[in-house]
Amino acid sequence: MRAALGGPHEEGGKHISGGEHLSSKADMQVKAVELIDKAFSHTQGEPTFFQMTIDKVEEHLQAIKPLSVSTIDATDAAQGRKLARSLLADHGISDEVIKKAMNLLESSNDNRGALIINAKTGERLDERKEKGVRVSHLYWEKENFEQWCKQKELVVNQRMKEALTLATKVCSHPLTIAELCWSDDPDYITGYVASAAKGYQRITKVKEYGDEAGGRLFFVNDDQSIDSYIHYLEKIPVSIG
Ligand code: PML
Repeated sequence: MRAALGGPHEEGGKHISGGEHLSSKADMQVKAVELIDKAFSHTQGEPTFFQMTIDKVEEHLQAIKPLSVSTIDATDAAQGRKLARSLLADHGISDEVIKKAMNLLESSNDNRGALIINAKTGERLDERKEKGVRVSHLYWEKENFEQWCKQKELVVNQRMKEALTLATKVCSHPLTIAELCWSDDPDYITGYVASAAKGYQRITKVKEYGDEAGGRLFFVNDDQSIDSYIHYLEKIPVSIG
């Protein structure tokens, strides 16, 4: 589902809401209504453009465990960015690569999907331009998610649930070294660095309120072709839990 103000995003409209579900045929209608509700209850206003597609998924579903979660408090955005750089450096990524990659996030409020970055050189590996790579075919069933929150004694908002689900899928691929993300939503300032090695490390403040720049970077090993990596991110169905 995608929803925008003033027409489709590619025709100049402003993207305000997106989302997806992976469901059985029996649950399809309920899930479709949830997505309609999500788009039409957005704080930035009622969409004037709304699009929803339903695809049949044929591939075998993979089940994976959620990443562990930790939270680091930052007093301001500058300290938050510094923390993000040091968490990425813990994965062996050089200062130069981190700086180059973070510039991409700092300078863009039009990253619809993730950018794939060579962790050794900082060079961008996908050829999707501003569209990026949209991670898809992933879900975390409600009851299982609620049980997990209870067991971990965590209060998790919808946005964090979606981000953790996505990060878990991304980091379960052996090519991923780490993910860096902060939202392009000017009202959401928490970001994270995630990896299979260190888990989902939230940083409470990585930008100032009002800042519309943000997105996702996937730092990867360059020792294989990224075509099968992108296929995994976009097409292989994954359930968390
Ligand atoms: C986004 O929705 O664009 C990014 C969400 C980041 C979530 C960070 C968190 O709260 O854990």
